[in-house]
Amino acid sequence: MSINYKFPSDFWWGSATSATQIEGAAHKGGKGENIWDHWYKTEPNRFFDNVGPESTSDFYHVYKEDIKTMKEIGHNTFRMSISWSRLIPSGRGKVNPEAVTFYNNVIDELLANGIEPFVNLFHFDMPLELQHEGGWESRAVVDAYTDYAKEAFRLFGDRVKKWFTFNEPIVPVEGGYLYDFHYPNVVDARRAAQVAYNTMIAHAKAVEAFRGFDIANGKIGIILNLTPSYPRSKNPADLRASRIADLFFNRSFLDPAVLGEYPEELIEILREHGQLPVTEKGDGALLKANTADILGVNYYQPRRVKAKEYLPNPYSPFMPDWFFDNYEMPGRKMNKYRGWEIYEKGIYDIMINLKENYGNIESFISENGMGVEGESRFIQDGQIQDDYRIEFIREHLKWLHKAIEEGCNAKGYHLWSFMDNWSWMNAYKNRYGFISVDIETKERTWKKSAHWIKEVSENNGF
Ligand code: BGP
Repeated sequence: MSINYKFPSDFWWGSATSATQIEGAAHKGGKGENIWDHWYKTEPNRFFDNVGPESTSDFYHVYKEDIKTMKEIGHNTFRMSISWSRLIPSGRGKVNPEAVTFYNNVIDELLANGIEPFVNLFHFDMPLELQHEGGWESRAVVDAYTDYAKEAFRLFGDRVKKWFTFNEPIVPVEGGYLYDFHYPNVVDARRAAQVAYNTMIAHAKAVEAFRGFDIANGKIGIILNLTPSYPRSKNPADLRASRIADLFFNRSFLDPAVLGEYPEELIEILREHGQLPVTEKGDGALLKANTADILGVNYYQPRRVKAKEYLPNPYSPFMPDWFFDNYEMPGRKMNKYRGWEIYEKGIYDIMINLKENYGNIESFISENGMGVEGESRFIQDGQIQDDYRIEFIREHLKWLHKAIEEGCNAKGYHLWSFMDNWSWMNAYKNRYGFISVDIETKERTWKKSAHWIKEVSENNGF
């Protein structure tokens, strides 16, 4: 068989998950409540089919079998997250021994199967008690997070070498403080800016703490969902709109994480509109001294942007969308189930940007995948024939391959996701797995794509 797209010999092949989306046992094993448990209890009808975070593939109980399958499928890495409220039920203070045993077992099992754990500390799942203290708006919560990070490094740093402070920190900002799709459902751009800022301070403090642990060969970074911003035209107004969308949604995290400072233009816009967050003395130096070693890139869709057609009402509350309109480019390819554009070249553009403007930081694709509704329609011979998913992954991988050939520092590819998982408000509406899960019986069945992925990882290419 000839391999047209061969990847470097040390390339990471794996999948990505998060604790809340796969573990289950939401109220077991000594775990404390997080915002998802709480929000589901109080407003179950906000979740698709009223299904909450207790209904998962149950990784908490069946991790051994799942890890066996990962090995069979050719994974040499697995991105997981630690649930803060499982490890430290109140968010600060006492560590839960059952959680320590659980995560030790998972890490040991992965390593015994030749699978490198990439461990992320925060994937949208704020412990409830800390949310009640103000969540990321509070500097005391930043300190609690730093203590939690230290505890994790202390407990697992002897075996875990790849650490991430946050997954997609923009999402709790957009969901929780701008557009009402995460708890605490606030709509207030000033508070959103504070949350975004404090998250990056928490990131830098965790990086600083990590350096103190002297973990042999250890690297730490952050996972960002970079959505490249493409203007409708070369017209200066469209270009400006696109640049500002990029500032708000990408560079507000990418720049402080990798360059150690915020873009001047972003600061200016926030200052002009009275939206600057409260800072503390020493923050600038902290950010500058604690940039990321590695970067995870989640990529699903681009952002198409045009200049505003109507000027915003100056008496309405400030929002980032004062500066641009999203633009539905005619003829664009869509994943109609999720409502997201499919633009494979975006992955290449991101990598080239990292090479040219961010010191070619060591990076890897930490999420990429396709969520599809009603996949049972595609069952033939007892198997979901998800050729659309194979095509989606293959076309993205081709662009990633080209980026690597051109000298980009991309070291691996993590699919979202291993098996169908529970997703925030969408629950099981869109299925992302290359293994399907029957949520009642927990039975796992390989989709066609799982066989393809096995072949790709075993051949290190296709
Ligand atoms: C990313 C998240 C994941 C995952 C994925 C798919 O933003 O990091 O947690 O859920 O998107 O998105 P969704 O589940 O909303 O379709």
